Amino acid sequence: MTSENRGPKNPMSTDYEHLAAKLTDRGVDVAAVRARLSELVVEVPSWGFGDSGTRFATFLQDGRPRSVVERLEDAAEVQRLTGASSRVALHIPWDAVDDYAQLGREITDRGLTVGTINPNLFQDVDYKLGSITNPDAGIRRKATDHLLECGEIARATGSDALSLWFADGTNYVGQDDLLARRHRMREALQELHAATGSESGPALALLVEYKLYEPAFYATDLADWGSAALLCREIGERAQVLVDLGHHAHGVNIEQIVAILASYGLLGGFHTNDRRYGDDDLITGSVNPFALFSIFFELTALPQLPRISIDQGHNVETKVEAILRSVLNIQDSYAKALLVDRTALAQAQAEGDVNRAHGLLTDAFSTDVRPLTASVREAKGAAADPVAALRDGGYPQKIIDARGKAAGVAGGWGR
Ligand code: PSV
Ligand code: MN
Repeated sequence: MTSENRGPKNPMSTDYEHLAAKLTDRGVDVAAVRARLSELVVEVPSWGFGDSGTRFATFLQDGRPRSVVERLEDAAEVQRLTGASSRVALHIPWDAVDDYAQLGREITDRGLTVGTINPNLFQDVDYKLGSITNPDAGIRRKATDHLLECGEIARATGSDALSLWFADGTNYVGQDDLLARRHRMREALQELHAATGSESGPALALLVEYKLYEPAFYATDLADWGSAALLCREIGERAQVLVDLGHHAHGVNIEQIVAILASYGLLGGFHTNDRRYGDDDLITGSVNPFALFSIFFELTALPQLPRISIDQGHNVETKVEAILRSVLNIQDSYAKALLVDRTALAQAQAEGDVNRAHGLLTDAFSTDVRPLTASVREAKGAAADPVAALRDGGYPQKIIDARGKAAGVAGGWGR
């Protein structure tokens, strides 16, 4: 069935009119909400389109991209359908090329912009005992040089930020000196900060990502937001913390972390995904949409959104559609958060009216905002129903025809 024969051409538009009228009655400034929604830019990961897998196997998908240019094609399709995902993050060396200025042009030619550059310090055997924290000075030098190289790649492609995650850590008590490792990390990142300032080219933001565990099991060198925040203060003013939604212990209140980091000017951005157990990297908003909404509720209190990037790996679901759904879930969560009546909320909080305060949030969360986000997409020339448009438009088949079925070719995770 195609979207054309599912009834009226755009059933969303009547739904939108009803919703807009209801919201206006509730005192929502619908035009202001639309304006903020249409400014939303979600950064998509080039690696989210490529091969990924579990610790046990990589599941190759038909039509998956074989090169960075094909990953950009997939990203451009998501942007065409959502109008809200024009930025693409690159991972080096997964996206390594000979000519980075040319890669920058490949990106802008497709109506996209370059997002963060993500160095990869976790797949080289030299890094078994750490990269920039390694006890071996030669290996630390090699790792730091890769960071510096990524700074040059950022400038050549037109990116304004490096997104840094270190798999560094130890598995056993006594394996290495914890504080020495911390000092080694600080030294390398201060060198990177010095090399990426405005004295030598466009200044780059340094986003520092923490993760509780994995691959290390005893002590991860950058395990939590507080540790990352302290380090950022030591690295320099362009360093801020990146919060990956899959990188916390169970039950941790991520929205509180967000509020605190933002209040110190240290909230650099997000890696969004969802999880049930560990760093599951599932579709954003697929497991706990209320948690995603709660984070956006904190973010909508800020003068502007920090960088919102998806960081996911898709093993069993098709990749373009998974990224698409993630962008839509982010749009919907953001829209719901924008509906919260903050004046009424402040009053309920001041009066200690717990149920009313909480109810104002659950009311916003329970609102079906899909006609609103669909209308905002349409106004930008994107699709009201991007998933149906993707399937009806034939892109999934087109990439299978062009790229072939699941043969083992490069595409991510070192393949
Ligand atoms: C590590 O788990 C991580 O979240 C980092 O951001 C990496 O760059 C990314 O995943 C790799 O997929
Ligand atoms: Mn991440």
